[in-house]
Amino acid sequence: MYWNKSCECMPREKLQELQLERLKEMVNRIYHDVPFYRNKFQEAGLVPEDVQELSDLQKLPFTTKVDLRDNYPYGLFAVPLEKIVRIHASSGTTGKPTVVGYTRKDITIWAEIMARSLVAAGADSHSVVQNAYGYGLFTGGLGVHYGAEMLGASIIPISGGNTDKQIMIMKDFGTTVLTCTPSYAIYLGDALKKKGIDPESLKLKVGVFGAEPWSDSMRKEIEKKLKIKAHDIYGLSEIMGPSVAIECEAQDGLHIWEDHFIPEIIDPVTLKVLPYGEQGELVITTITKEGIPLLRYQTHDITSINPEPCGCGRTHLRINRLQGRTDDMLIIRGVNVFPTQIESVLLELGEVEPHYQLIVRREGSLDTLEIKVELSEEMFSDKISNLEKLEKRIALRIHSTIGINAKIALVEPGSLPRAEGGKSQRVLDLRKI
Ligand code: DLL
Repeated sequence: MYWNKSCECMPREKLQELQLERLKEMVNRIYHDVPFYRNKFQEAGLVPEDVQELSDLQKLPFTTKVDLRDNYPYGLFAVPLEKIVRIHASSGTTGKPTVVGYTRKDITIWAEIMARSLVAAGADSHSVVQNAYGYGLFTGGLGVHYGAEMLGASIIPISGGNTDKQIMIMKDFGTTVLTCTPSYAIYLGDALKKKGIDPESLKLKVGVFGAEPWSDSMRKEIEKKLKIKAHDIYGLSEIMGPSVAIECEAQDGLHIWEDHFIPEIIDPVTLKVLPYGEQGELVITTITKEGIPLLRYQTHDITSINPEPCGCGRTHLRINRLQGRTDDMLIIRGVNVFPTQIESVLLELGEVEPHYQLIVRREGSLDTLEIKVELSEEMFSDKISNLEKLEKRIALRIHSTIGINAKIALVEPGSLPRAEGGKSQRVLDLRKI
């Protein structure tokens, strides 16, 4: 079994010694190799030698998604491109994505912590893993893939969608572990039922679900529909991808792999570090990453840290189930969407007003996105056929920018609700999860 006990069950004191050693080394590296960080340190009057204890981390500057955007695409890389063997990307706040690069060592570490995560969720080398996370720039597909291979499991790289085929494969190939977003897991459960397939007749035992927020009641529903144990997995491209943190058999919080990441919880307004147990924004420092090491990266994800020892024997801290975000990022069908991305598309088109409203619904188990857009006065009196063409054009552009099919509804100028100060109410999230 792929359980790195010496790492995962390391006494906390030793783990902290290891973290400090790695943190010092990382700070040295970014100071010397990334001008962005050197400038930040100099502005704050800091040098790498100021880090003598783990608590010194609190003195160091944060990194944000805006910093990644300002240094697009490779400005925060700490190694020359020659050393980068893989590039992934996720949504940025504008039309440009957030780009991350991995060295060979980064890819090996990622695979290792992914393998550990799968084991923590109950997989082993006998498992048949059906990986329905999307393969591509998104980290879900390839991230899980290499971890399952390292574990020695049999990975089925089916990627997302194509539900009939998913079900056929699940049945015929004897899938034991399903990896996908929780909303797709529900969808698959419903599809099985429609086809009259009893989940008990399948070999499926475990699900590893993440990439979007989900609740405990959704877990219960998935477990009932698929007759499996459903584990929560957390991650983000900027830090690594899936496997930053995983729920073990206790299903009570997600162990964050502290030999590679240092978590902190901050008050999102004052940016002060909060004590264990208090809810706030999760901040992560990568201490082994070479390609794009990040210092105190503000994830915008809301959670708290549980320092209690866990029954499974792992000593790594647990973060509690993610409670939402501090910014306006939406996750629609597992895809990260910022309202500002949609705004950029509308502004580029120029035929509509920059007044819009995003309405997100969950129909059955799938998310839908409707975009109401105000027409300009001139366009409003145009022929219906022209307006239909415009709707199609917008839908196409939105699809090519964020990869989601949105229903476009053109509305009268001035008809969308304005809040005080004339600011439109941009997002209506009607999903109940
Ligand atoms: O979603 C990586 C991933 C893939 C995680 C597969 C788990 C499984 P991004 O596309 O960069 O990376 O999106 C990261 O998704 O900041 C959270 O807001 C959200 N998120 C990820 N996992 C969870 C989870 C991948 N388990 C963003 N619960 C993060 C709630 C999650 N939100």
